[in-house]
Amino acid sequence: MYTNLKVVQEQNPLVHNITNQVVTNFTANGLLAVGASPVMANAIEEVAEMASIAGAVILNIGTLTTETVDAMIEAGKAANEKDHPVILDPVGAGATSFRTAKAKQILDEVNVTVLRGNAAEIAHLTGEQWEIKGVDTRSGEGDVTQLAKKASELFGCTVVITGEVDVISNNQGTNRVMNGVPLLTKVTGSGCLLSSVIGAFAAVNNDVLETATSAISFYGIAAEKAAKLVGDRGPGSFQIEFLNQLSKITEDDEVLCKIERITK
Ligand code: ATP
Ligand code: TZP
Ligand code: MG
Ligand code: MG
Repeated sequence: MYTNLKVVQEQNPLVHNITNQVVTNFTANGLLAVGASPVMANAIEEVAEMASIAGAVILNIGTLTTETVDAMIEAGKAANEKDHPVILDPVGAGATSFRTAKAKQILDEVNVTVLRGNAAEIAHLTGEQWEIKGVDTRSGEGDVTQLAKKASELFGCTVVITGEVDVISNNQGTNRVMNGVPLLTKVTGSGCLLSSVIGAFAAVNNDVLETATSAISFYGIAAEKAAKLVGDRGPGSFQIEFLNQLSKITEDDEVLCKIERITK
């Protein structure tokens, strides 16, 4: 588990993000904290060039426009040509038909390595109707593990569904991660940053099931440590302490990983 994080810190992969206006700064700081090297580049004129030198490309439709989605597709195709991992965060898919259509277009035209979203977003992309409000999901709608397996088969990629329990599924198997704290839901961009962190891990390790599981578990552990340190001071203090703790994970934290491996 920790070895995967160590390799990120040693190799300092360049992670190219085409992301939303809400989370850009938090994402860059979070990637720096885990030991990756972030770059945000959106212009259609440069995205292919940037994607071809980056270790991973993150496509996040949080504040999408037709133009940014065109740039995402261009970047995704350039990454595919170099066999670099592409992570898609379909923020708000299902909330509007535009978002759903654009997320599906990206899945059709780009060979996506990891699709990471909340349960409602992933459900809507598979044609199921789970309740969604803006970019937030409601919990307790159905069997998330089955949904992750189904989506992985449908889209032919690794699917990560996050929430109280995170599920990672691909044709190699399915893992569940029980780390994390509810305070994460009070920090906007905690899902978006996780998608980018998964990209950083995938940039340096081809075993996507294993490395995404490590990324998600350590992310949750950093949140648990931060929540303990800030006590009842609230989400502002938590957000800052979470960035601190993301940069302080060591080998000793491996015992805190709560991972369940489900045989297929
Ligand atoms: P949403 O918009 O539904 O909040 P999101 O894209 O922000 O979705 P989350 O599902 O909130 O993504 O996941 C972000 C991080 O928060 C993950 O590490 C996840 O494990 C953690 N998380 C979310 N909900 C909980 C919870 N109730 N308890 C513990 N950790 C949680
Ligand atoms: N609106 C558009 S994108 C965005 C909001 C609030 C950020 C969503 O971030 P996350 O990681 O899904 O909480
Ligand atoms: Mg959240
Ligand atoms: Mg999200």
